[in-house]
Amino acid sequence: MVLNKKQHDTPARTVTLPVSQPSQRLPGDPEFPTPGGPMIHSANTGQPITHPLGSKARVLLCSVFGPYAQNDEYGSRSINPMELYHNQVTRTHGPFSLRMFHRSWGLMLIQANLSASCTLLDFPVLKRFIEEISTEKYDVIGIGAIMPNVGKVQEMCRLIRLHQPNATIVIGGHIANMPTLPKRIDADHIVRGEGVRWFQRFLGEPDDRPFRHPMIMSGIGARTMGVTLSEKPGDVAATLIPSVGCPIGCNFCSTSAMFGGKGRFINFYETGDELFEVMLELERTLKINSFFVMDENFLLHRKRALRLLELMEEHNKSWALYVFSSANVLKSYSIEQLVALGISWVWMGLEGKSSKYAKLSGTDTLELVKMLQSHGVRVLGSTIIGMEEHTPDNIDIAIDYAVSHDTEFHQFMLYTPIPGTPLWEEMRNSGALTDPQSREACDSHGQLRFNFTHPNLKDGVETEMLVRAFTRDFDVNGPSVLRVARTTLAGYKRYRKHPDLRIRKRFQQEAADLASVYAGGIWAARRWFADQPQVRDRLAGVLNDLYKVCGLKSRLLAPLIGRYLYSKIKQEDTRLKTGWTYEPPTFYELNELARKTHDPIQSKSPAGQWIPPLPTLAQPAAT
Ligand code: B12
Ligand code: SF4
Repeated sequence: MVLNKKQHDTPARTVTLPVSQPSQRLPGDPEFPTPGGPMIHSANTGQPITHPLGSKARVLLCSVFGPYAQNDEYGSRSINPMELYHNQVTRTHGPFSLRMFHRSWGLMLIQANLSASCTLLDFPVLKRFIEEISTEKYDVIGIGAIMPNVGKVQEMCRLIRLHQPNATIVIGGHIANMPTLPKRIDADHIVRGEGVRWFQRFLGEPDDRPFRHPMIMSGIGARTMGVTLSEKPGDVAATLIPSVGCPIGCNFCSTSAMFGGKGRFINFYETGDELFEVMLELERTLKINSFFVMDENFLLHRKRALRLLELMEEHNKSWALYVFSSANVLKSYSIEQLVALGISWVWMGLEGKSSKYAKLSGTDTLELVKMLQSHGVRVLGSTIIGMEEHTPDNIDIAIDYAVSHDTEFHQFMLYTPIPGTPLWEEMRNSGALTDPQSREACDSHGQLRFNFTHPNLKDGVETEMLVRAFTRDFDVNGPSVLRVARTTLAGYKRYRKHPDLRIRKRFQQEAADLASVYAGGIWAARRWFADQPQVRDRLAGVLNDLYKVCGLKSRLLAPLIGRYLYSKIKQEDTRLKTGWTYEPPTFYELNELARKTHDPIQSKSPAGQWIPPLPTLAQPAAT
């Protein structure tokens, strides 16, 4: 999910971006406005342009069209599915890969904060997008995208001009930082930076109202081992978006650069009290008790986090928080504080020992990960392959070092300069970029090849090295979805008798499936990996621990559920071998005014349904 996201290693400090600060223009950008082309806006600085219809305009917000996980002429790539885990974390885990989708949160946030009539079409197939724009009339059509999807944005703009010649086309999201974008697409506005306030101003709406948080379930359609996971209340987390950007401003970090770069970020919620209110609303509406906190470095905002902790204690909330954090920021809290705050899952950059970004001096990530796991904190480690210091001779050492962390999940990504970042600028100036015009943006997603000339790694060797890293991690540590059981069990053992009921309750909630689903899953996997002694014995060790703690129930359920899961794993394996891919459903959501003014079309294309793979691929047998 987070390309090149690996360090958060500067001591905590908080600086809020004042609306009036100038944001950096990219040297070589087209003039503002581009003669004959779209206007480019630096949204973080504020701008005066308003649509003539103001808040009476009818708005459509749309993500890029699918299918995503199949090669096509618009830049979809089978290697680049619309999935977080299967794309860059459990890519080589076969039937054990965690499959799941996440909505387009940026677009949801914009829709939730507009008073104008606003429809959101998320993950349409091309036919569904055409159906919408050729049936309904819109004054403004906003598309949110990232760079690899530029071919789709180009096609969507062409189609809008064809079917809705009077609509104003606005493009936002990370794609906006692509210097060649204005020349490649026929749009009216390209918006760099925070989109909510920009859109409010564009529609003449007040831009000083508190942010309304959309009600977001974090994952959709989760599935692993051939089974769709439960989505009943309490089983899925809500997504919480406290801030965007990061003040640390590492030179490769596109999410920091997007929202102002070093020293800047944008808070949607300044205080722990505001955040707590939002969390209460999410809890009430979605019936959840865990939160995927979509904030680059949530714990860096120390005052807000500690106030949230006070409120959780005061109101007796046994919430679990899944956060992104750096090792150093994590270390600035005591483990008691982290546990009390419900930190139960951490996404963390793991430094290579000799990395030039090794500013984690004094932090032993191996020790830190072990310590966190012993308190039940599940860790997703992130390692970059192809750092400047990597060579064919030392890459295995780097991979082994990463794998030795034995984190629950491990993301591997290729080092990739992204337009808008200082690193990209630096490489452009030095002539190191192999594709400065981003012509091959659809293959520049961090899972295939470099977009720069590496000093030591030549001739495309990085493609295999990346797969080697994933494979090594899987072969040594086994399936991620089951590694989770070991750490959950460790937390449960440690805290099940904790004197504070609030804390005890969280660990009990997290351990609820250990004796059944996890016991069965491990039982099945142990059989699946019968001829891989290292993984098999590891799984057997966890299963025995689990039997000791969970007793007879787990001993009875493990073979029962295990046999069922084993057959599902086999089926999933066959499915994958016949080319099955996973596509997200289409979402079609109208806000209050849109529901009044608008007759939603009865789509003939798949909407809100699973979209099957293209017929050219072999269909798996129905199960
Ligand atoms: C969730 C997520 C995903 C989800 C996608 C869900 C979806 N529906 O698109 C998943 C996991 C599937 C995913 C996949 C990928 N992702 Co991703 N992902 C993210 C992540 C973590 C969060 C995005 C988010 O919701 N942020 C919070 C919201 C509030 O911020 P926002 O999206 O930026 O939206 C704000 C503005 O951008 C703007 N805005 C957004 N849309 C629009 C539209 C208009 C019209 C306007 C005016 C403004 C506007 O306003 C919003 C509110 O301020 C970001 C990293 C990050 N921290 O942002 C990476 C990120 C967006 N992903 C990235 C990449 C590269 C990928 C992948 C290629 C995989 C990879 N190798 O990492 C794949 C591509 C999949 C595909 N086939 O398209 C890069 C994009 C880099 C770039 N310059 O284009 C990012 C920035 C991570 C990174 N640092 O490298 N990703
Ligand atoms: S700028 Fe912040 S979010 Fe980006 S990599 Fe550095 S510490 Fe992490």
